[in-house]
Amino acid sequence: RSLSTATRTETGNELILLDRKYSIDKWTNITENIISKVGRNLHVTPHHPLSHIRQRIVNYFYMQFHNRIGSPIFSVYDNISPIVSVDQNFDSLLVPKDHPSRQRSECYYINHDTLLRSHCTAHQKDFISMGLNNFLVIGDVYRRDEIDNRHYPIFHQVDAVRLCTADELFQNVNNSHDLKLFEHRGVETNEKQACHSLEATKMMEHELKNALTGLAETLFGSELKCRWVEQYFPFTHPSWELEVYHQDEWLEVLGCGIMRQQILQNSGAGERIGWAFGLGLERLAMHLYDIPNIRLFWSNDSGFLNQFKVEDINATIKYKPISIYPQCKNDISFWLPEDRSYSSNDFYDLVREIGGDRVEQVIFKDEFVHPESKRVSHCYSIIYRHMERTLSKREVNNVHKLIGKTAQEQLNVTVRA
Ligand code: FA5
Ligand code: MG
Repeated sequence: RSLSTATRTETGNELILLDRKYSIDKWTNITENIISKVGRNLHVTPHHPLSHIRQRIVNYFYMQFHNRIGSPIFSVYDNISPIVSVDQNFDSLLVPKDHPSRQRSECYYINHDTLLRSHCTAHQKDFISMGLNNFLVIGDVYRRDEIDNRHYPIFHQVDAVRLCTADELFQNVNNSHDLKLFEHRGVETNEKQACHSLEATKMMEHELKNALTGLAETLFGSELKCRWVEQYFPFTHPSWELEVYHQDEWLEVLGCGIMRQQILQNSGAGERIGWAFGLGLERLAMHLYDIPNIRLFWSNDSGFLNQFKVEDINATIKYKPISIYPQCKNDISFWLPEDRSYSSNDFYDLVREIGGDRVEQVIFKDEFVHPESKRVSHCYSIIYRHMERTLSKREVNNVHKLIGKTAQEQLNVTVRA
């Protein structure tokens, strides 16, 4: 697996990404910073903490789900290209056309029809259509988002699907002949989809939740505090999130649910019922290894990486900060353009482009509306701190000035003195 980078071709209307050419258009919003990281594949980099957790999760599923002769039934896909169609990422999963998650301000589009997947669920329909019933898809996902210790525009997910026939689902139930997967003329309730029987839904819910709390206990030990919270996803119903208690707060680690039957029907598996989940590897790794900042996963510093060079991936590792470099905080405020074209995520991407990993956090401080002109102004604090060296005041000032200048040019804002 080699790291491939992308370059724009001479005409400027094309982009080469992972050895393939894509046309670019008015929808294109992928940035150089993102392009340079596509293909890094941290989740399969030997000794990387994300790779350790990936392997532990895979091992858990191999152990937990096997056939009569003890062979694992889940197949694992961890090198599928993150470049997907709008159809794969959204339409195939019944995401409504006007759903906010599709917006240009939320995703990295390569062009109008192609984007970097925003979740690994994008591959669900393809694998079911190929005839698979139990599989894991693991990879990098991309979202435009805020900047702080827990958010980075690239993170990694494990997605799973399990499909069952009535015989498989009810095999351990005595006198199960009157139990059915489907119900005709049913209605949708909080507990189930219209077409599903309540007993099939509850059996699936039980297996799903058991598998996931079992996974959490395998990783963190049985003292872990977890709770289930009801959630909504367009592609599952009912749906839940699992939260774990970490450093005095509840942290969401995964989303899951009973798959919408429509998706199974559209994929040629309409006679089965399915569950699915998607979890974030960084969330688990930060919690498991005491990693305080999500940027550290991208560090090439041996002081970070060497701490994870262990023979046994199940070894207990607690990250010790190599050294703490000082922070430097600078504020910026500007008037927004009057045509309402501004979105904060545009500014965050611009800060990432120019500041790179020198920026630890951008805090939205306040919005001010001028009482007469009604012009709107935003103020942000940018916190600069490199993870591997001390930044000089001069370097920070230069970067900060360049951010202001570029924001004026590209976002049509007017920096206030
Ligand atoms: C999804 O992405 C759904 N595709 C999950 C799913 C799959 C639900 C299949 C049902 C069936 P969500 O956006 O909540 O859902 O993200 C899932 C997990 O990814 C989160 O629980 C979290 O662990 C992780 N995650 C989400 N956003 C971020 C982020 N910005 N940084 C790090 N991890 C994140
Ligand atoms: Mg969520």
